[in-house]
Amino acid sequence: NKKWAWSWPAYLEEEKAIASPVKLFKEHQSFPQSRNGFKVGMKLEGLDPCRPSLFCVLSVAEIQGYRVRLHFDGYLECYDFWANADSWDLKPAGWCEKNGHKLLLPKGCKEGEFNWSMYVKNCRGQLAPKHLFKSLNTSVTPSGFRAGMKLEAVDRKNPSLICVATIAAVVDNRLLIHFDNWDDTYDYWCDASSPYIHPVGYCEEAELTLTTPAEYKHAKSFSWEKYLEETGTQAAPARAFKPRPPHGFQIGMKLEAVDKRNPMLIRVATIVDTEDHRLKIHFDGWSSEYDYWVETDSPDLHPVGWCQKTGHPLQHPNGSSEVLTAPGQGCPTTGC
Ligand code: MLY
Repeated sequence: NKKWAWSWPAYLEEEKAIASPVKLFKEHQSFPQSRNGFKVGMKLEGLDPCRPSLFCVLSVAEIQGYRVRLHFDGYLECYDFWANADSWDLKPAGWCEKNGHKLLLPKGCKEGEFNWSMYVKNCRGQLAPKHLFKSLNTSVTPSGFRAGMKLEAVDRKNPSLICVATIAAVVDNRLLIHFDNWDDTYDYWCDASSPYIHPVGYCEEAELTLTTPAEYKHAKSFSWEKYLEETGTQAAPARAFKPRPPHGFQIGMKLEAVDKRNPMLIRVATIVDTEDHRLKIHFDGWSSEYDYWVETDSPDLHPVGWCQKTGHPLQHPNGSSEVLTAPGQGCPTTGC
């Protein structure tokens, strides 16, 4: 019986299913060109996934294939998070200072007293070398977006709301979206192809409700013209918005997806529903109560074979007894 080691080809055949074509994935989801060069203990700067307007001092706590577990220096381990080694959200030490962004210091460090070289020396750490940061070398075409420009943006935490918003920062081809008169907990980074940002006047044209800035005096009679004048700002030019076409994923296609509840795990998964820019992911062999919706360009989705190629364990479907290898036994690569 050759089926004792789980393998994608055998599983797809048994399930009569197809793998999501690699061409449907974005570059950052697909097979990496290089190895993960990060080492445990290396220090760097990176975005807090729960508060993306903030760059923080991080340490590499664990390596798993092409992924790294990052720890906020001075904070509890429960805030640790996983990222791909080529994530744009990771930057080398000194990046914030160079680019004029605020850096959240390790807990206990005083503002004005922090200095990277002293810091790594004192904690006998090591800086992650610059060449490990793939996103630093991406070529960038000017987009027409500038910091301070206004637009209409979906509040990703309250996705039914399209709101008056500002581009708080432009870095490479990424835009930091901030909601006027709100705190930065709703901020997010996106690029010009995001389906969640629109030029000024979009809601009026589409006959949708525009959510005005918090505590705005003339909310009932909001006019962009007046608001731009009051705030001395400009609208982001309509030509800068490059909304991406709908994805080509289809129901039934298989892929590898991060388990949201235990993000160190990547599981065999199936697309069970689709929207214009989101997919509903089901973990094979598990109850559909674990299904979840995710953006099509999420860094947590990968083509079939990604784990094997990058040296990351893959969680096989629960209950696929015929083709299941018990954890820790057998070698999925060679079948020996
Ligand atoms: N129910 C939420 C809605 C907040 C919306 C914030 N957006 C517009 C940035 C609240 O009142 O907190």
